[in-house]
Amino acid sequence: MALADFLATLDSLAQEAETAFLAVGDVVALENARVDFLGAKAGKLRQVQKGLGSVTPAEKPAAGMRFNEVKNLVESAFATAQARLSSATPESRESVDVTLPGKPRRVGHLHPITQTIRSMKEIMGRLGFTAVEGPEIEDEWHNFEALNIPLVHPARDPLENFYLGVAKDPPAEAGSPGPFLLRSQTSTVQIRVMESTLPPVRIISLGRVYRPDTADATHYPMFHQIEGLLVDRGVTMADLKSVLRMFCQSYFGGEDEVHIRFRPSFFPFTEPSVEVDMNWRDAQGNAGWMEMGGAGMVDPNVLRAVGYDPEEVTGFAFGLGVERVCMRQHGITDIRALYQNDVRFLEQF
Ligand code: FA5
Repeated sequence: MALADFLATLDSLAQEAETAFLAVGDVVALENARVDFLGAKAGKLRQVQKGLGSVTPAEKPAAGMRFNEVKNLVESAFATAQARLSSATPESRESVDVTLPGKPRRVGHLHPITQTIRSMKEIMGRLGFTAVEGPEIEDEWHNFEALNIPLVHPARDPLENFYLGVAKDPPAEAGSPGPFLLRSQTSTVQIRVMESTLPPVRIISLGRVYRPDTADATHYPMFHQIEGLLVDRGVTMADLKSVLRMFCQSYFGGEDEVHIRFRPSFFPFTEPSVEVDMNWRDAQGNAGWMEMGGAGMVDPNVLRAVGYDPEEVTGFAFGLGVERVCMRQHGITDIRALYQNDVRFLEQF
């Protein structure tokens, strides 16, 4: 084929394609036109390309160049038609109605026990008590020995504690290594603080404690306690009662006057020791007493164990169950519900 003929064929193909793509009115016609002109096997461009083989070698560069120009032209006519059709059919475009309300995101909130702990810290902070932390893995010195709980005491029984090693004989001494156990009470923090601080001391400590108790409506093998300790000159049981009353009044009181009742009890690390009850009105309005935990005046033996002089200073300590307080506040009747992670339950608080 002569070069002139080849170029003329290309020109008329370009013309034809441009007209055809301009004329398509829907996507089906567009696709038909695409196959007609740009189809890989039998498209018109492909047919014309075959003519390239019959021009003379000297004419080939000019023929090839024009072929590529026409090919680009046909392809851009196709792209233009495609863009025209997609912008003309609104249903094919993604539409965003910015006036529609957004999808609400599910936001979590604090666990009821965390809420209780935070408000306890806040109330006790206002009464001048600083919150301190202690380790959950303890040695026997801090969990028992320094708290005046001797080796023969039933509270040290391996069946009553989560030991992490074999119990040791003779008894542990200050700073001696293991055997370790998961602390069974936050009273351990009293010792840690007094060992490292000179009186006066005014602290609270809140955290997890562990006991191999069978889980039931009011017991769980892991629970939380709030420990309070005040050591200074001339501290008395009256101070203990005032602080606990103010704490309970702030936490539960609202409009009501809160009363605190002490019942005689025994703890190795306090003398005298008491169980603390608070007056309480249940959901039906019936008045009663609710047990908060244990308390007492720090035993002189404990003061001596940490290097304090019991002739110089006295102190009170208390330990309350955080779960019990939280349950009373919200009317929760089974402690296990707090730890089943059922969002339908937890989201109520
Ligand atoms: C003590 O643990 C003492 N350390 C409290 C104390 C501190 C006395 C300072 C004197 C001075 P007790 O074993 O009674 O005491 O526990 C205190 C509170 O923890 C109980 O009143 C109860 O509210 C809570 N408690 C005890 N065992 C469990 C359990 N298994 N599950 C949930 N709460 C519990």
